[in-house]
Amino acid sequence: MNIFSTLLALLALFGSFGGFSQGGGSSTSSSSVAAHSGTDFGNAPAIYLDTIHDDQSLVWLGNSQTNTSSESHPNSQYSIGLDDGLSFADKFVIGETVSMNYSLSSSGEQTAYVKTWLDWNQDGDWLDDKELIFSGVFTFSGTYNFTDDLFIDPTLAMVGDTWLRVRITTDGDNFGPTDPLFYGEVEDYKISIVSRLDDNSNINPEPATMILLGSGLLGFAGIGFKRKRLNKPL
Ligand SMILES: [Ca+2]
Ligand SMILES: [Ca+2]
Ligand SMILES: [Ca+2]
Repeated sequence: MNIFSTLLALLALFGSFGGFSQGGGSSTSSSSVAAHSGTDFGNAPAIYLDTIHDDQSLVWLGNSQTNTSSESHPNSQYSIGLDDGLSFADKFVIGETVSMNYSLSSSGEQTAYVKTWLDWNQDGDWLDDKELIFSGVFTFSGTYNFTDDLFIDPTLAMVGDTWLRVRITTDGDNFGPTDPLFYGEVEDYKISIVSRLDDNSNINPEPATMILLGSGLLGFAGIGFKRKRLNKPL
């Protein structure tokens, strides 16, 4: 190895820093994002109580911060559709699993704490048992994407609309859904929970198809039986 190739190897080694210390599912990362700043609020209905992040310049959710002028109204729902840190299926089907796709962003290398709450019992808070649905700490630079699988537990979930709150911060791990924080971003999402019977995306075979399929199997079994009889020694 000559001095030039040694130098290239060292550059590659020092250029590949980053990683995470907790989280599930698949993940990707990159380091080409711009810094953001500004104050951020939640936008769930007022019963959930608002929260605040003073400064989004270190870490934020998704590609963009959502402290647009429309979201500078605490407890408003004006910014629904602008939040971009979390993506998932349109409906949460009770008894099934939903892939929660997270997108985190940072300016420079940061250690970020992420927590997500879902109001399973639809009573207007995120304080009940198992309503903290995700908690993780990640050290990364640029963007970091991962997927967390969420089981829609029939013992917790109720049919109807409810709300989810996700927060990211560098302030440390000691925070709840409404505690004011300095750094980071909060995003609130309206969630629709349905039963399997109401879920049109699960296309089950029609009864007529089942009958045809059944008779096809019987026919196949009959052919096999005949062949067996033909091969029987006399
Ligand atoms: Ca965002
Ligand atoms: Ca609750
Ligand atoms: Ca927000």
